[in-house]
Amino acid sequence: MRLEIKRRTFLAGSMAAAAAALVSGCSRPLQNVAGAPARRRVPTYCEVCFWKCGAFAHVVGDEVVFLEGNPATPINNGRLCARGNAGVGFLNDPDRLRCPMRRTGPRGSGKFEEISWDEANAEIAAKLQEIAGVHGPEAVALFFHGSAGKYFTHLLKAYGSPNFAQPSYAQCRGPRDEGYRLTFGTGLGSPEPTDIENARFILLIGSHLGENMHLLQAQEFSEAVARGAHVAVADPRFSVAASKARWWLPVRPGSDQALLLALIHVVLEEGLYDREFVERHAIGLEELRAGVKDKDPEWAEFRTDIRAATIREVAREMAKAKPAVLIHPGRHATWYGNDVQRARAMAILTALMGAWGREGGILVPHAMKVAKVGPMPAYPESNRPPADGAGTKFPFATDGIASEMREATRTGDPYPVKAWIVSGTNLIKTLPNTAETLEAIAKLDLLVSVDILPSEIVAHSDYVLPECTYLERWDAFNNPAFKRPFVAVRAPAVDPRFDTRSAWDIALGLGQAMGLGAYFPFATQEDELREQAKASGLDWDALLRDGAIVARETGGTTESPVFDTPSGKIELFSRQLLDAGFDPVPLFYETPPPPDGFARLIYGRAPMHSFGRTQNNRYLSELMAENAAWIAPGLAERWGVRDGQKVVLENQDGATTTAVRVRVTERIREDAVYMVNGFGHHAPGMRRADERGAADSDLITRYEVDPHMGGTGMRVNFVRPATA
Ligand SMILES: Nc1nc2c(c(=O)[nH]1)N[C@H]1C(S)=C(S)[C@@H](COP(=O)(O)OP(=O)(O)OC[C@H]3O[C@@H](n4cnc5c(=O)[nH]c(N)nc54)[C@H](O)[C@@H]3O)O[C@H]1N2
Ligand SMILES: Nc1nc2c(c(=O)[nH]1)N[C@H]1C(S)=C(S)[C@@H](COP(=O)(O)OP(=O)(O)OC[C@H]3O[C@@H](n4cnc5c(=O)[nH]c(N)nc54)[C@H](O)[C@@H]3O)O[C@H]1N2
Ligand code: SF4
Ligand SMILES: [Mo]
Repeated sequence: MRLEIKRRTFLAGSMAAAAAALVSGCSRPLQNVAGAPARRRVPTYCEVCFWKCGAFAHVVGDEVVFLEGNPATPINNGRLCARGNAGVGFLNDPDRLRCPMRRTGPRGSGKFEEISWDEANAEIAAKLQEIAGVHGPEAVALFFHGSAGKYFTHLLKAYGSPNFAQPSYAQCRGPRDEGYRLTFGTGLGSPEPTDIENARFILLIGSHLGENMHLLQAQEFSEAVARGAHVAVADPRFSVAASKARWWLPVRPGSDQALLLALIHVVLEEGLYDREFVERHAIGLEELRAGVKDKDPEWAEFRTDIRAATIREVAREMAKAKPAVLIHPGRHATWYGNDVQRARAMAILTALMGAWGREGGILVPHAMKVAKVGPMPAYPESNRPPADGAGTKFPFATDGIASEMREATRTGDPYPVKAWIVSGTNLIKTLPNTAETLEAIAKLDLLVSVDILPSEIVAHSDYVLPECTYLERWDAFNNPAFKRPFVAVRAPAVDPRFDTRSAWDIALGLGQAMGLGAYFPFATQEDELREQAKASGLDWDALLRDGAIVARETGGTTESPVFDTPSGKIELFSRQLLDAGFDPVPLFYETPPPPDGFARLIYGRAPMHSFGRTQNNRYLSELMAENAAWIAPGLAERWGVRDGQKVVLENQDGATTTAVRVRVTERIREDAVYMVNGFGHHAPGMRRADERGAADSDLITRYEVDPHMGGTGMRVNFVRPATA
């Protein structure tokens, strides 16, 4: 798929190159051979996952022939991963949504008719008005993932609704961010400010770096390993990262908190912590000490299956490397339902190692500022608090809780939610317990989805608005807080195919139809970006030429960190948790073990796929067409299943999967079964993905809600081969 480019030395002003440059207004002619079609190089950033690596699309005519990593963006250092290289598979996917559609059959039937954008916008606006007339604008909720979220969040705020949520919070990194925020006063966000490259000791709790392919993290991890950094990996499965580690700690699933408390115990008992750092910056050491007093490695061995001597050794070796100790905070943290407290324990161990704002630990990153532009009316005050209980029922949630928004919709409590706009998130597969999602959908008067493919959620929508792929659109600048701050641009490599539009344009069209035109002062996103660049002192031409502008200062280490906690210090002991009725220092609670005959379902990533969004991509499907169920030899024998055999799995509630291939492997504990997430689509319109492999989500009927912030622990389901 990779088309090689031969660089030519003779560039210049052929008509074709000039014409091509005019067409998109943003491209740079790369080469010109007399008679050959001109090749342009258009800056973008990848959206196959949300690491957002900088890239260039090489374009001939209206085809993207090659994607190249941008060497200027420090987040990927000139590389793209397999998925990023395969981005063109989205552009050319024959199953793409092509034009706006209105549902004609029952929800879920996938029966639609084509309509125009004007019709779609007018009808959706009218329906929204009707709903808002009866229930108020708060009855409209937005679910999103990805760059489009900003534009629709803006639309919803302009409409007067406070209800927006991304599953990448309550089904992903929410508990982690709140655990760190409670401890250090700041969440970690994306990209995580981990200084893997300078770490001398790396502890991974789950976090399967290398399979979880966020490019720079994988690059830095392999460099750190090559440099001789010590690595300890706690994972019930022998992950790729575990294969690079000095210690593989095959913890009993759900027992990580016991391991962490025992590590803290050893560090405190043996005086191995960074005294000066802790004295200067932290409060609550004595309460912490009392809390872990009896959590010695022998106590933990019994709960984690990790030998006490190994736990002591890991703690001592870790402390020798301080402060260059990276306790990787992980990203997907919604495991067992008490995940904020696990994140707290990881944050506390980080603090004890003095590894905050220090090389090799967690850095304190900055972002390059991008100015807001355009005259913009103030948003109307919303009359009601968010329906998802963020900040109220779940006092430490600082973002929307998608699963609780679903719950509010399903129950009408605290008030009716009657319309959903869903952009770039496949709620049917992404939220635990699909039946509850379908019940919530049945309560809706309107479901609009914005997507690129006929995914599961699209089939349940009343209106479908087809977005163009990231290679066909402008998008907001990418200027994350990072150790090397930068601003990257995404320009359209080619014009939108079919009758698709960018989310920016979709939000504009809907906004105008809803009478909110004043909130959309720019005619095109390109105009807005140009203005922003100007107002921010960013050289537009340089941005388009180089794809990114990188700040001169690097950042991240500091000897005088600031902590935005109530005490202004690192809170080893948290009064705010105590006041809200939670454990002020982390404790351990047993996770119920699998019932007889069952194993725990655990899941994770594969390097060639992103969640459920890449299975229909031709190139990635060729690399990995389906997933497998990892089963240990002993368990396979007890279950009477063989390597390579296809089995249907069922969970504790009788929910089943499509048939999935068994992979008998020593690389997993006997009490767990592992599957790569994202496969097993039930979406007939996605022809390469439909019914291939099995869906972990089909087995996740049960979930444990984290009372601190509403995250949904999803590793609380148990499986066995179906008996029928
Ligand atoms: N290739 C690729 N990379 C991705 C993504 C992708 O879709 N594809 N998605 C990105 C996103 S959004 C996220 S959130 C991250 C997720 O990536 P991570 O944050 O790394 O996810 P984890 O859940 O920590 O890691 C999964 C690992 O946890 C192990 N595990 C299961 N149960 C337990 C347990 O009880 N204890 C311990 N210690 N380990 C356990 C599993 O065996 C597996 O190896 O990946 C990101 N990177
Ligand atoms: N069972 C189970 N559930 C999980 C997880 C798990 O591992 N297992 N992981 C959790 C985690 S960590 C996360 S972050 C979430 C992620 O889950 P989601 O938030 O659902 O994210 P994606 O899988 O990226 O979203 C997929 C949808 O986006 C559409 N899409 C792709 N590109 C575009 C685009 O350019 N524009 C638009 N408008 N749409 C596009 C796809 O067609 C698809 O419908 O899932 C969470 N839920
Ligand atoms: S890590 Fe891979 S898929 Fe993710 S943004 Fe980078 S190149 Fe794209
Ligand atoms: Mo995630």
